[in-house]
Amino acid sequence: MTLPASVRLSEIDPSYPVFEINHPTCVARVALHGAHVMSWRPVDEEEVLYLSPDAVYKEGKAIRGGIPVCWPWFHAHPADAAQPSHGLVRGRLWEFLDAAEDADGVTLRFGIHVGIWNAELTVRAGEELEVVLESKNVSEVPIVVSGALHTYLGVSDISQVRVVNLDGCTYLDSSGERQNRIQKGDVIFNREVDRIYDSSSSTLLVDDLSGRTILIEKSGSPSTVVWNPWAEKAAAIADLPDEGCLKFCCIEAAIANDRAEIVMPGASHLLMTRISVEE
Ligand code: TA6
Repeated sequence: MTLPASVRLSEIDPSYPVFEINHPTCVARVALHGAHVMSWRPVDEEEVLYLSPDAVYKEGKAIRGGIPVCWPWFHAHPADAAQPSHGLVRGRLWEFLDAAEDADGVTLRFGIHVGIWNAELTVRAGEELEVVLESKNVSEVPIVVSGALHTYLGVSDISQVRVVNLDGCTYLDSSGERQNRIQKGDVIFNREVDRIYDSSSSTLLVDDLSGRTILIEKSGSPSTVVWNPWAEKAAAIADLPDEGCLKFCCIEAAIANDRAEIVMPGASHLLMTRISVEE
C-alpha cells in the first residue's frame, strides 16, 4: 500500500489499523473498521470531534465517537427488527481504495460490499473535513437507502451550546413517546435530545463557553438528527463514561427511514457532510 507522505498507518492492535494524518492543514485519524473518522482538527485548533475514552476497538463494534457511518439504513431496520441498529457497516472492515494529498489536504477512499449493498466513502481532511458516502446500485433492481453520518462534535459543556438554523423545522421527537413537533428558536440541551428534523440545510453549533462555532454543511440529506442522551441514558451506554454526555453533541447528516432514497440500477446517491470551524 503506497501512502502520501502526510499519512502513516498505525494500529490500535495488529488487527485494527488506523490511518494517521499529519498534514500542514490538519491532524486526523481514520480507522479502517467502519471507515470511521476518529478525530480531526485544523492544525491551529483544538480537536473538533468527540471520541469516547471508553470506546471499544473490535470487529463488529462501532467506535463511540468520531463519525460512525450508519448505512444502508438509519436506526432500526424499517421492516426487520432482528437487523442491527444503524445498518451493517459501522463495525466492519472496509477496503482501503487509495489516498492522495495536495496543498489543501489529504483524501482517503474506502469501499464496502455487503450483499446487494455497495458503498464508497471519501474522507477529505484539510482546513475543513468533508465526508461523502456514495451508495452505488450495481444490481438490476432499485434499492432503498437511508442512513447517517453520525457526527459526534466535541463541546465544552452541553448545557452551554446551541444548534442554530433549525428554527421552524418539523421534527420527530424520539425521546420518550415519539411525537411530531415544531422547533422554536435554537436547539438547547437541558434534557435528553433525540430528534429527526426535516431539514436539508446547514446548521451551526455555537459553543458559548469556549466561544467556538462549528459550521455543519451537508447535501443529499433530507434529515438532520440532533442527539444527546443526557445523564440517565448515558449511564446505560457501556462505552461512554458517566460524564461523557456533557462533552458532545451529535449533529448528523441523515436520511431518515421515511425519507429513504430509491437508487435505480446503475445510479448512485451521495450523502455529504462538511465541517469547519468558523472564525
Ligand atoms: O442518531 C441518534 C440515535 O439513533 C439515538 O436514538 C441513539 O440511540 C444514538 O443514535 C446512538 O445509537 P448507538 O446504536 O450508536 O448506541
